[in-house]
Amino acid sequence: AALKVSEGTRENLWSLMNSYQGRDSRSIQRSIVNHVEYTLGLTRFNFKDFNAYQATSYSVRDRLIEQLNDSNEYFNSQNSKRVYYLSLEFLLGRMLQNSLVNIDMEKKYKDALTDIGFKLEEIYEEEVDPALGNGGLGRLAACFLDSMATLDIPAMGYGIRYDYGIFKQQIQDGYQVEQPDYWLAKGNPWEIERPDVAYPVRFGGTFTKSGSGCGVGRWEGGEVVMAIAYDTPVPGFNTYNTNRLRLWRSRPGNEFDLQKFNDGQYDKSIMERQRAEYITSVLYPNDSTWEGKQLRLKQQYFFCCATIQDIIKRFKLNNTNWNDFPKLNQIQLNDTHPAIAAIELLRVLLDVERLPYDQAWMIVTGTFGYTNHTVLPEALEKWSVNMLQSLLPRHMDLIFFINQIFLEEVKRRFPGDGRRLEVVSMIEGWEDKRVRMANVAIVCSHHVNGVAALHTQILKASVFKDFYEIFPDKFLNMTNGVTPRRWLYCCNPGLAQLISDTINNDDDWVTDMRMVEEIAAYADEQGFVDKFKQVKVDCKKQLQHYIEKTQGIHIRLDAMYDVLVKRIHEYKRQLMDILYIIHRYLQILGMNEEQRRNVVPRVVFIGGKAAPGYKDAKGFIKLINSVADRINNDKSINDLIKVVFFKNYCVSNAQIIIPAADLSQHISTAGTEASGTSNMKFTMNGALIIGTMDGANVEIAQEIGKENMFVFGADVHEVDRYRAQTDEYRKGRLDGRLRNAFRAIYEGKFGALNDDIKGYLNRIEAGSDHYCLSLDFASYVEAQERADRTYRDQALWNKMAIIGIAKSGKFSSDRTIQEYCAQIWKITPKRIPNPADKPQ
Ligand code: B1H
Repeated sequence: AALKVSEGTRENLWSLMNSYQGRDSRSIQRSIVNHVEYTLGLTRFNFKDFNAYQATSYSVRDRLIEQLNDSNEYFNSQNSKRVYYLSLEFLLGRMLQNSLVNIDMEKKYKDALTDIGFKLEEIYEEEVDPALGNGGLGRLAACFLDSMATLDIPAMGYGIRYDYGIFKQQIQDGYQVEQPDYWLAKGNPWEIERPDVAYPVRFGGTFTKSGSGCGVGRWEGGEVVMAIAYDTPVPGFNTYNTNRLRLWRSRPGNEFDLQKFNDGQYDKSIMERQRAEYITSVLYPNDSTWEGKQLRLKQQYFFCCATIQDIIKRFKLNNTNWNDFPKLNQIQLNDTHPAIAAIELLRVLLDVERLPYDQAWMIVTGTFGYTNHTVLPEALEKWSVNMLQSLLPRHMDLIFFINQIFLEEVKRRFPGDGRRLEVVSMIEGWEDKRVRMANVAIVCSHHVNGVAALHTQILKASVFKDFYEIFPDKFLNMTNGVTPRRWLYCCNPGLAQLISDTINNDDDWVTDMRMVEEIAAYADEQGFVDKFKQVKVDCKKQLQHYIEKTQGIHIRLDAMYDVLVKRIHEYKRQLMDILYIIHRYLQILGMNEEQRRNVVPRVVFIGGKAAPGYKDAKGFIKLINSVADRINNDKSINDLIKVVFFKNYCVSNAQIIIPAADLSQHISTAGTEASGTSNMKFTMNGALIIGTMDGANVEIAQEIGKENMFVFGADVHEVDRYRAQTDEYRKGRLDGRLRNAFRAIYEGKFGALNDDIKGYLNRIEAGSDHYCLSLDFASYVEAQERADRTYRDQALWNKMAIIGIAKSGKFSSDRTIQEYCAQIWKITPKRIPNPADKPQ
């Protein structure tokens, strides 16, 4: 039984901790040095920067653990409603600075460390960048954690503790080479291992059913592995509240195959047990494409099964009435990757808790919300029925059952509409049957949301049209956002300071980004503009230094920094950018001295990882590097263009490149990028966008004014019409400048390229242009020229950038989370009292 302490003892324990966790310099130093000696086992008289990083992190973690425990105890004592964010990816980025900033102790730690001979900024650089995610979807989950903690929402994140994060990208001879990211090699001071929080997870085996309808299932045999919890505290900004991110690691189960042991195959059976650990070994490195690997399905079920057990256990601490479950628990599915959690909850309610089907179904649909992140058909998860059946027999059985009930309902409401039944069914195909996880997620959830207005429109009008007509009230929009803590306050302290000084309001804007609008009034004021220019130059110097250090390339400061960083994908059109660079280069080659004096010098940064199996994307990387090679070594153009392939783009170096950008590119084919989130980060940091009317660009234009962006390209309808034309039609209209760029490549101007990329370009020339490069090229060139013209007028450029910052308030993830709270989760903030405020 748990030990309950008396009130008197309790008070005593409070003050005990308070004296230990003092906020004065001496206490901070004592805590750090304590960890050097007692946690790391080193001597305080001699330790390196890395050890200082470790000890400082443990010291900060101590404070976070206390806040986490107090928050959790408070929510338990209040039987608070909770939100659970389920995601296969959390792309957190480094923790130390963010934690210090959020608990408002950055300055104090900085001074305390300086005093004992360490520089906090250098210590930050010692931290590995935990990269348990691919791109926008994983980073969004991390921004949401920060906002939920900051907004005092009792929330938890659940995911997987991968041993290997997204690969590290190296470039050899212009080609991407993947290096494993064993991020735990030197330990992880931010996590707390919880061997006491462990749950069994079953795979395979057999299932028998008794009773009619869905019946009551008995699932036995197969393989049982254990899920062990690892907790990372997530502090909010300017609040005592601290939430928990719980990541599961797989370990061998406690059931042994005694037969094998007794057969004398001791070593063999031990080795077989080790296989359990593979489940959480590696993050799948695909962004926006789906791969039907069995291990991936195991990852999904593994973490959902442990999570549902954990949530139910917490619910049972204070509750016995199952009908209260949806009122007290909201589970958000970050895409369909964790959708099997809904079926798992249904299974537990039916087979373990023995609830009647109708009640169990009500609970499931009252609990789940589903966020869709893409309309690309290749990204929609469709697990093979055979695979599901052999791995999760009862779940497959339940999916067939709920599908049948759902389809009967649809038949009643839309008589004679066989086409609709076919489309909305959770199962597709005849011989090769597959489960459409999006359909499962939609039917099991009370709300389905897109991640930007245009994306949600597309969901309603085409991708999920038939569902929208069945459940019009289920669908809504939740435009993405990014946390201003990491993406402005931490990564751009100069700009943060300028904002605080200007609106005369300390740091209140950090939790209320709409306040920043006030700086728009200063967009014409010379004093302010000069300070803004200085901030930008300082950021550019930092990037310059980073590029020199990591890539050995010297770049000039007095150039436009033109940045395109995101995962490499055909739909994101890095190819169109590099073809434009070729065009620009050819143009400059044909100019005389006089004309060249008018050219705006540019440093072009293109960065991003390609999925290891994505041939075309890898071909684009090679092409970019080949073009960079040629242009950078052409002395005749006198540094008017410099092309940098920005290696190993990740959260930590995004924090360097985003604040330094002048121009940022968001140039996906209209209708393909669900939202994009770096577009928001660049805008907050005073970069101007060149972009299409796609994803959240549309709303950014609405907020800051189209005249403050360089908008170009076909809209969604024009894209549809262009795609409906014949190859012949498109071939006849190939853009002339595009053709010249192709020629230059074919002629070997950029070295010998492999046949794959040439084949790709040949197909575009032949009219196969799904991503509309030829359709958009002319207006892209025109928008680039507009950007140059504007850049020559620095007063205008800076004014546009400042207005962008001022009107970027909507894109704080605080606003996004407030919308989820009000419209989907129906939850209100619960502010826990800060013990420091208590009279001592
Ligand atoms: C996004 C993904 C994604 N959409 C499959 N879909 C994955 C799909 O491992 N997989 O199988 C991984 C990721 N990621 C992105 O989500 C969108 O492309 C962005 O436009 C959007 O901003 C972001 C966050 O909503």
